[in-house]
Amino acid sequence: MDKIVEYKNYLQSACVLNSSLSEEQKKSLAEAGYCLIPYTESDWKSRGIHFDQIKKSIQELVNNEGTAGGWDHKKELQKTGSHPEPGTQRLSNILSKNEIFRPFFMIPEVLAGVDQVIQAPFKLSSLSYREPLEGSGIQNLHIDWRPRRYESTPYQVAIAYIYLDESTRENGCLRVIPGSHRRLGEPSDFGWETQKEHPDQVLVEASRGSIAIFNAHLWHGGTLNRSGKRRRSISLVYRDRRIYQQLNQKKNIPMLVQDKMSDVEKYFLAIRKEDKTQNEFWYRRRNTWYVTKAAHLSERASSVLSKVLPF
Ligand SMILES: O=C(O)CCC(=O)C(=O)O
Ligand SMILES: [Fe+2]
Repeated sequence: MDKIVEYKNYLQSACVLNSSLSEEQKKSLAEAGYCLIPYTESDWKSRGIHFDQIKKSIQELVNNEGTAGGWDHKKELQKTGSHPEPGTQRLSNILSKNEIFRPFFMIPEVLAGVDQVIQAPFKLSSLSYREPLEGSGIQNLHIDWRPRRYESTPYQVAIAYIYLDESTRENGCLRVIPGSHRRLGEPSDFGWETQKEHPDQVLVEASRGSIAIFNAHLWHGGTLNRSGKRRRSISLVYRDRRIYQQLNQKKNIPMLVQDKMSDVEKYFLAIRKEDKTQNEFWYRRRNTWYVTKAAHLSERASSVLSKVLPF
């Protein structure tokens, strides 16, 4: 079947509608680079997610993994005992660790937002956890994917954060620079690698349960948790199906769990039989100069190709 027809069918099976996002949310995602979806705990319950159970499971994982949590995609660093982000608690690969996280990556509003950003067949790349601890959490302004070098280069990554607690300027909410996703390059190219406040920054405060969706090229970062109130969040990263996953879901999710999944869940994880298994040899070398150089060249090629391909 044609890949685009197949993709549209899967979106439909996942209940993604043109009306999944409001006109205002679509406009914000396109122009500002992000939007908020005001989900409540009862919306989550109707999707089979109970925050109490989620928090309990997270606490168990934190107790098990401690500060080493968050390195599942870089096993070599996990062994060194180095911390993925000092001052925060992180966990990665949580979809493989407990089935209760399963409904998170199939939320129609999120899939609709990701479809709007990527405009091509996509898959989940990773499902993780982040919590800024009291007195920490501030990050440099950054983007979450390789910088775009050409105006015509498509956006290939979109992110959703789900807030398990209210997220405020006191406990380290997200900051963003509206509209910055349109710029080529990355904040450091503009002299903005720092944790300092940016004159155009907006603090994205969000109620418990709500979801923020953003274009990975949006300049953003975590802020300081000054109150010490907990600010737990789940992040979902989706990537164009043509690029690698941060976590090889086919390899990581236990077979017993994969067997229970519906075809549509398997599609959005790229774990169906027909989804090619990620090449670990090249994945391990993804940050070498020759692979990044090749990616840069293919970016140039794909920016040309994207005009003639149907996606
Ligand atoms: O927790 C947040 O609000 C942002 C975290 C973030 O952007 C990251 O870790 O890449
Ligand atoms: Fe980020």
